[in-house]
Amino acid sequence: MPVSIIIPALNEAESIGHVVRSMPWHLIAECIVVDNGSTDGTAAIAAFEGARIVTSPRGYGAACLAGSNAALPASDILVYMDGDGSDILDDLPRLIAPIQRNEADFVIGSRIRGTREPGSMLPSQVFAGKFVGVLLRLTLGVRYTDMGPFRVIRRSSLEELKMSELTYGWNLEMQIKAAKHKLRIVEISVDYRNRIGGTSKVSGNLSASLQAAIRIFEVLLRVTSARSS
Ligand SMILES: Nc1nc2c(ncn2[C@@H]2O[C@H](COP(=O)(O)OP(=O)(O)OP(=O)(O)O)[C@@H](O)[C@H]2O)c(=O)[nH]1
Ligand SMILES: [Mg+2]
Repeated sequence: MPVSIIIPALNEAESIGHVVRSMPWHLIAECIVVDNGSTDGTAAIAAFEGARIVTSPRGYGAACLAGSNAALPASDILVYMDGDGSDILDDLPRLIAPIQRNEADFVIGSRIRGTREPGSMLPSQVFAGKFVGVLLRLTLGVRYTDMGPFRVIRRSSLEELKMSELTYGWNLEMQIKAAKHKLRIVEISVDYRNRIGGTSKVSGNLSASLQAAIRIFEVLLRVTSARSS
């Protein structure tokens, strides 16, 4: 089953080269880096290392959506991960395997269950992942412990979800809709480390963190309560 890796990346020149170079090319059909206005040469570095560059409007979800739409027609499996080197590519085979074995449609990597390098997640992020997990267990009966970026979904399942969130709420929208659409969901532990360079767009920036939190809360209310998703 061909696999496309999709990496939203905004000004990740210090890390994207390492991330793309580390791809297990024998396991994947392509690595797409989605850029939306980087001013530091992110796209050129990623292309040099062998990534396919896609451009999109600004926004984490917008980038994920553009990458999904641009994936090779033959790809049945879509993988999302960040471009800052925080996700550990050694975890990729374990994340893909349940879909390849046709035991799952959506596999999410939980950093809460894995080993985190000190400082790689704020206590508030850990709390938010667990708290949202409890809420979704009570409302939808699904078990999540994190809203982490490293995740894999069957392409046909993603198309069913009709994703629309263009911001940092994208991850949670996928999780809620996956539950509502009764996808077979598996959560697997993944390890997580500090970004290997560059500057944080979310967790290390107070105003961006607040905006992301508000957006995530809005998605939680809207998508959970929507009659049809
Ligand atoms: N294409 C695109 N990528 C984005 C955008 N905002 C963030 N990203 C990427 O999304 C990923 C997550 O952003 P990060 O800055 O790492 O957020 P974070 O993990 O909360 O923060 P750190 O803990 O500092 O890593 C990174 O690969 C960013 O480059 C955006 O508007 N467009
Ligand atoms: Mg990061």
